[in-house]
Amino acid sequence: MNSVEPLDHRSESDVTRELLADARIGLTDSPKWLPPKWFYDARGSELFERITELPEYYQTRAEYEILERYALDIVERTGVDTLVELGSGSSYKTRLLLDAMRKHGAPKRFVPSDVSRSALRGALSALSADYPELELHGIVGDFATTLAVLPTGGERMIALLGGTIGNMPVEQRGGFLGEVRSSLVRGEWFLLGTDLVKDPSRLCRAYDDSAGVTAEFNRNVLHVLNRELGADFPVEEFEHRARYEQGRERIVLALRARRAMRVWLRVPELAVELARGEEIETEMSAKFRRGGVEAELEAAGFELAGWYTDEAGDFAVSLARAR
Ligand code: SAH
Ligand code: AVI
Repeated sequence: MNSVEPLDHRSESDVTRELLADARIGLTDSPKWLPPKWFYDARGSELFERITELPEYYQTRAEYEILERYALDIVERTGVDTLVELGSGSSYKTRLLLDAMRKHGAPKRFVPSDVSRSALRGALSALSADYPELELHGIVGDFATTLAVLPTGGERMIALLGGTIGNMPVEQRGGFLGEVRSSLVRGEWFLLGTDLVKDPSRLCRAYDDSAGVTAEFNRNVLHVLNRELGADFPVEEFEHRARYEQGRERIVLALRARRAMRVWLRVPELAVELARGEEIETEMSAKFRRGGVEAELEAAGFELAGWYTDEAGDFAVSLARAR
């Protein structure tokens, strides 16, 4: 039986408390930073969907191309009938896996999960209309919450698509992959999308598009803080910045204050001083190479069973099996 109402294990006050703790730590650090998961309120999720259609943002199209070509191969090799998706957003590309599962037998269960309730509800209502035979089980929550409450049974695969793993700081990735591994039993599957290292100028354009959508997406985190924490960030006084750090092979998004300012967060009182030109780092987006992905998966207790790329070699989907 399908349910378009996702399960939410958190209360509104849990979310506010967590946002406040993150803001307190990040905005009093040097340099200042905020975790990227706070981009994704309803507006942030809509802006992300617009990003996926930008001419400069090749990732979504590249991963779609990969899944169009290899989803059936992946499903035939794994025999999965239960798909769990972390950071599922619209689950648009994931339909290619569900379609392949349909061809191969029948998908039994799909468990999309996301911190964005609005994105998840939109995905669930579209999926329940298009896949009436599928058992849908949506979970609102972050990765750790979801992994702790995963349904058991069936031939399971966990998917993390879109290159979202690149948004985790490198120091957190090992722990996260270990949690994914611990939530699976030996022989179960993990499907991981990663954006690949490429020409820095292409990368910078992908994160600083000419229509300014990524800039709006980036500034959206300040709208979230203003609304949820009663803050008074003058959002338009922040300039969108995207730079590529060659040594660390990652894009860094930041918001740069156009003038010196003092910002108040009223839940509870916290004053944040910004100098003119000072930046708040809002997102890292790491770019990967095959050797690095394989080593990180191995270290977490997976073996790499498949490496699929698009024709241009821009993006990769790794199929990994729990050892
Ligand atoms: N998988 C989709 C969406 C990628 S955008 C795609 O490939 O197009 C990243 C998604 O991860 C967003 O929907 C966002 O709300 C979600 N997200 C970000 N941080 C998260 C976290 N810590 N836990 C769970 N979901 C998260
Ligand atoms: C979700 N994540 C993989 C995107 C990325 O490319 O790092 C988020 C994003 N940020 C700016 N544009 C897209």
